[in-house]
Amino acid sequence: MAGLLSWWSRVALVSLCSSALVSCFVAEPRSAKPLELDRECFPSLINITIDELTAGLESGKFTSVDLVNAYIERILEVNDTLNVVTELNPDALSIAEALDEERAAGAARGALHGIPILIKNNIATNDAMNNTAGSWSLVGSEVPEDSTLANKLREAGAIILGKANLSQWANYRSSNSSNGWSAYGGQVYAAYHEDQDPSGSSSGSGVAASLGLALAALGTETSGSILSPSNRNDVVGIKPTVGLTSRYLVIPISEHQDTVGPMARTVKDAAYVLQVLAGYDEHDNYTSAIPNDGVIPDYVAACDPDALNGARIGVPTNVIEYYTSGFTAMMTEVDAFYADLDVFRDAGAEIVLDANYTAWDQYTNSSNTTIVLQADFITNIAEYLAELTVNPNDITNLEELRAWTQAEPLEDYPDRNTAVWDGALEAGFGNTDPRFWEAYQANQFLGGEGGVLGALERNSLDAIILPTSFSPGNPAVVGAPGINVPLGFYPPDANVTMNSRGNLVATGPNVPFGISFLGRRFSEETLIGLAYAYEQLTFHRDDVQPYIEPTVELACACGH
Ligand SMILES: *[C@@H]1O[C@H](CO)[C@@H](O)[C@H](O)[C@H]1NC(C)=O
Ligand SMILES: *[C@@H]1O[C@H](CO)[C@@H](O)[C@H](O)[C@H]1NC(C)=O
Ligand SMILES: *[C@@H]1O[C@H](CO)[C@@H](O)[C@H](O)[C@H]1NC(C)=O
Ligand SMILES: *[C@@H]1O[C@H](CO)[C@@H](O)[C@H](O)[C@H]1NC(C)=O
Ligand SMILES: *[C@@H]1O[C@H](CO)[C@@H](O)[C@H](O)[C@H]1NC(C)=O
Ligand SMILES: *[C@@H]1O[C@H](CO)[C@@H](O)[C@H](O)[C@H]1NC(C)=O
Ligand SMILES: *[C@@H]1O[C@H](CO)[C@@H](O)[C@H](O)[C@H]1NC(C)=O
Ligand SMILES: *[C@@H]1O[C@H](CO)[C@@H](O)[C@H](O)[C@H]1NC(C)=O
Ligand SMILES: *[C@@H]1O[C@H](CO)[C@@H](O)[C@H](O)[C@H]1NC(C)=O
Ligand SMILES: CC(=O)N[C@H]1CO[C@H](CO)[C@@H](O)[C@@H]1O
Repeated sequence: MAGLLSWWSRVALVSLCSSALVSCFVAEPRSAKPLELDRECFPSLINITIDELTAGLESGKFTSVDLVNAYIERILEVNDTLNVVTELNPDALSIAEALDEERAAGAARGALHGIPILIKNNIATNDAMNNTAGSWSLVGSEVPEDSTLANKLREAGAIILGKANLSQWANYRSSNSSNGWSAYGGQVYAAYHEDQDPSGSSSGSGVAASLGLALAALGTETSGSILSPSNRNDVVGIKPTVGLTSRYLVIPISEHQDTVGPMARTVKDAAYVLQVLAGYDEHDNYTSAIPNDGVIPDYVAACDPDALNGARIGVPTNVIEYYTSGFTAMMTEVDAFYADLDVFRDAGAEIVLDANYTAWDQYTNSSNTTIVLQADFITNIAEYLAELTVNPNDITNLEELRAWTQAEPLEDYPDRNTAVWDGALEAGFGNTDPRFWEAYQANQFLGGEGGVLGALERNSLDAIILPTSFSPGNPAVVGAPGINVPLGFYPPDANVTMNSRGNLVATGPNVPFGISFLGRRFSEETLIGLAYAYEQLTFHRDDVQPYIEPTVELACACGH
């Protein structure tokens, strides 16, 4: 770990701990409100919610400075083992101080005021932190301003605590790397089994949200990169519709599929964060597709415990059959999924079985999904590089990036190859080429009428549900949203399966998995309601505990 940073935060924490434990870190109340929560027991940071943190901040039980210090200590406690956070924001404490003063002056900005959040290391900030997608090629690069989403977080009063490690280039480089590995950040591990595959590519974001290394984290998804790590890290992840959240100054794969969303421990907390992220941005014209004149629904109010009552929810049986016929490895997840259908029915929902994706076979055979990403990446990575104000290695396009990466020993080539880029360069065209548009149109059918959108329409459904291990790919090609909610975990006698590189435990005892709620484009309000109601009835996140947990807590936590 970075020696200077860890020394600095330890000194800060020691000085805070000298105040009396009984009243948390602060001796005096910071707000005019009475300390009515004083005798209540605060949950651990691994379980705490935004509402609880805000109550504690408002009542003066602790400050945002206390929170930043506690979270940094927690990050450093587990980072050597799990390698979750690439770098801490050296300005986090001074930002927290300023936000504490604003709150004390009665000027709290909203639900995220003073709440620490980590962001994936492909979302740029115009501050001391690097934005690298995990590649040494971009260390020291600078952007003209904050990404729109980093700016929105700051405006809402959130504290950007640091950058979460990720699968390098959001898993768009190599065919034989591992989830959660980046040259710049090392290998992320998940917390539910030793050497657990964290999934990806928002790997560090998933582990951080699960262990309470921040209240929540931002991830990005092109095809599965929020839903899949949420699946394996026992957290809620919202993959928004492409166009709901700006991608300006986010290192891209594909303008047609990339999206940025929250990963948190509860649906409501993810909804709070999405509320701040969503909205029109003149720098990303996909956001002009937001319906209702760009007015964003109240996602927090959508958290209705009765939302399942009267809902029609479909199960694409043929998708599940595709992944399980002849294989037994995934049956634990499928059995848990089918067992919970009664939770939906008991809550008043109608389950429509066989809401099949009619072009599924064609979809699974199609190379059009690959072509779209290849062409988009060629175009979009060059666009991102052109936006840099400092470009330390003068890399301007994919060809140069590949040459640099193959020549740089830190990038671990050829042991981690560049096969994905090789394929794109071999195809050799960007996203204004007619061959791109042909492939793109094919995708609109494969994920549309022949896929998830068609299944929703034909069966008049509010949502489709699937085990998350099978859910992300088809909605990805049409930019449709999804939410992962924890569903269960592998039992103690489960066999260990390894990832394809053979260095990480993919499934095995105690490894979590989730259920996905999929819907029409811009149907987040509906999906949040359904996911929240299911979560309130099941609380499956609590069924499984990590094998490794940070121990630093706010002093007013239970038992402290
Ligand atoms: C986390 O651990 C990795 C690997 O040991 C290290 O490179 C990185 O600097 C650490 N991050 C922090 C914030 O200490
Ligand atoms: C950004 O990267 C440079 C080069 O490795 C490093 O000196 C600097 O500390 C990094 N910034 C942070 C905030 O870690
Ligand atoms: C909006 O997107 C289209 C399609 O990529 C692009 O051609 C156009 O230049 C964009 N407009 C702006 C203002 O960015
Ligand atoms: C849906 O798929 C399942 C599994 O492949 C199949 O048994 C069923 O007949 C299909 N139903 C419809 C309506 O297509
Ligand atoms: C998909 O590929 C499989 C195996 O190559 C083949 O048997 C099947 O007919 C193909 N399906 C379609 C719809 O092209
Ligand atoms: C890709 O889309 C084109 C155009 O619709 C179609 O002709 C072709 O069969 C598709 N390729 C695959 C492999 O699905
Ligand atoms: C990854 O693939 C490259 C060839 O593309 C090969 O040289 C390398 O040995 C492979 N690494 C592993 C761990 O299999
Ligand atoms: C583990 O694998 C063995 C051998 O393949 C199999 O017989 C056994 O049923 C598996 N156990 C579980 C719990 O799936
Ligand atoms: C977090 O909550 C779960 C479920 O209630 C509980 O089992 C666990 O002990 C809690 N963790 C801590 C550190 O309090
Ligand atoms: C920025 C940083 O500290 N990067 C380090 C991340 O971890 C790997 C190894 O796990 C180191 O090689 C990097 O220097």
